Amino acid sequence: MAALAFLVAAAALPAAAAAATHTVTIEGMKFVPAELTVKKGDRVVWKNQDVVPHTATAAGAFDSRSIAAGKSWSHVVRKPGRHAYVCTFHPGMKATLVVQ
Ligand SMILES: [Cu+2]
Repeated sequence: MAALAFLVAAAALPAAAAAATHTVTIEGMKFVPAELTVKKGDRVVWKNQDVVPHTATAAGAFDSRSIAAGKSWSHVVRKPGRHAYVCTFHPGMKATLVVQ
């Protein structure tokens, strides 16, 4: 029993330290969720499920460039702050990534 407890504890340690992965879905000309809060070092994946290309672009923070229909873009966030971002092809598409 003690050995099992040790194994469980040991397995939990790397998981607790590891960065998380979050997904933003792009569909219907929207970023979903419109606001996402993550921790510095986490990975964010934008998945474009529309039939047209989009970008996820935050001036001075990150820029996916064109994400083709059906493709995704993965980015490890390094810069803390509240980053408003848009799709440069469709400036009405707005969202916010909060990096803590
Ligand atoms: Cu777009």
